[in-house]
Amino acid sequence: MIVLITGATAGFGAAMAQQFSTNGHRVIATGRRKERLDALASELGPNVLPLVMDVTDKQSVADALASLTPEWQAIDVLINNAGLALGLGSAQQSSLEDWETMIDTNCRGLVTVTHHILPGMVKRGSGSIINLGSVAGTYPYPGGNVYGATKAFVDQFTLNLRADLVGTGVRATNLAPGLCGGTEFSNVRFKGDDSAAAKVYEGTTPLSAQDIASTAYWIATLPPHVNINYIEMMPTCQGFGPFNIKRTT
Ligand code: NDP
Ligand code: 8X3
Repeated sequence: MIVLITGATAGFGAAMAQQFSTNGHRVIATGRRKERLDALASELGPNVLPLVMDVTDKQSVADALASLTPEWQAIDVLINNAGLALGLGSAQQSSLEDWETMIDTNCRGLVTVTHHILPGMVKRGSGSIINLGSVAGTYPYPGGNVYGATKAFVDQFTLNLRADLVGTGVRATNLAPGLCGGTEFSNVRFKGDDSAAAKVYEGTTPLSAQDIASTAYWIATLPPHVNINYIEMMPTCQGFGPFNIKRTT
């Protein structure tokens, strides 16, 4: 299979690149940080093609995909993984720029890449699209505001893809993890504040990037008649809280 992964320079995407390439599949590893992609390709070998692409920049996506040589063009699996959360403040304290960046990356970027790759899959009568959602797209939490909303978009977009793709042979999945450590996610969310990022995982055994990569690999290698619509994963140590009720006394 040829697998295109967005956001392969870190976290889930890098683990997925390893998972697919070491199992004999060819991986187009994309992201903005060229040096990371080059390092990944030299570590994992010729099954990995580094391709610089900023999903928020339509021209960058178009140019990168147009640069693929014919032997890399028939993408079987698209993993829309690039994404980020910025901040954990309440909505009324948030920066509009952060909100826009999350929407541009997690929603606009995801649909841009999908729009390029989907027609080829439909033409070939096969393919899998795995979108990285989140538990934040289903359950609200304080400070989740726009991040959670972008992941709810991913959920509904994936279901609507399913509605359109019935009979085409193309599959679509929303892979929605909860607390997952060992990636750059919280460092990005807290804008380089390593101690705030570390606190998120203190005293927990969170999911790992490898857990997510193994799940994505399982989804992509199921028999072609099986579509996983939605899969939600949490570490065993994560659960649900009570409703927050503001009392006057
Ligand atoms: P990381 O921060 O470790 O990795 C994010 C990746 O996204 C990086 O490779 C980064 O690459 C890429 N990226 C960000 N912006 C862009 C952009 N504009 N264009 C191209 N690539 C971009 O995060 P995770 O691996 O933890 O998360 C991956 C996905 O999983 C995200 O969508 C996240 O929302 C989701 N998720 C994460 C969870 C967690 O707890 N970690 C839980 C649930 C979902 P570069 O900067 O080089 O461009
Ligand atoms: C990442 C998981 O709980 O930080 O999507 O929103 S959470």
